[in-house]
Amino acid sequence: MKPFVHLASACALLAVSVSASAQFAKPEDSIRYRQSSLFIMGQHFARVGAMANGRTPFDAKVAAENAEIVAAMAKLPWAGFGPGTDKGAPTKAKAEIWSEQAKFREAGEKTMAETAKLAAAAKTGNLDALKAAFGATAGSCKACHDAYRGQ
Ligand code: ASC
Repeated sequence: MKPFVHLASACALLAVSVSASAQFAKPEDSIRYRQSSLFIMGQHFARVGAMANGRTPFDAKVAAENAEIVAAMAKLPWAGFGPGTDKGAPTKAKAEIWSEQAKFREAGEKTMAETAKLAAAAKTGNLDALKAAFGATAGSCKACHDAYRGQ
C-alpha cells in the first residue's frame, strides 16, 4: 500500500510538473510563474494568519476561502523550478534547489501536505484547529525558505 501511495503521489506531481513546465517559453516565464504563485499564496496565507493570530476577527467562511486558495497555489510553484531556470530574471532561488533536487521536492511536498491540512482545518470552522494548522504550514514555508531562498 505505502509504496503504491508514494508512487501515485510522485506520478501526480510529475504530471503537474510536466504539463505546467510545457507552458514556459523561456526561463524568465518560469521565474515569474513561481514568484507569482508564491506571492498569491502569501497574500492569502497572511489573511488566514491574521485570524489565527487574532489580528482580525475570526470569520470561518473567509478563513476557509483563503485557505482553499493557499492550498491550490501551493501546487503550482514547483513546476517553475525546472532545469536552467536558476537565472533569467531577478531571483532569490538558491543553487541548492537544483543540486539537492530530492530534498527540494520533499520540501515542496511537505508544503502541499500542510496547506491541504490547513484547508481541511479551516473547513471545520474550529479556530483552534486553524491555529494549529497555520503554525504547521508556516513552519513548512520557513523551512523551505531557510534552505532554498537567498537574499
Ligand atoms: C507567511 C509568508 C511566508 C511564511 C513564512 C513563515 O505569512 O508569507 O513566507 O508565512 O514567513 O515563517
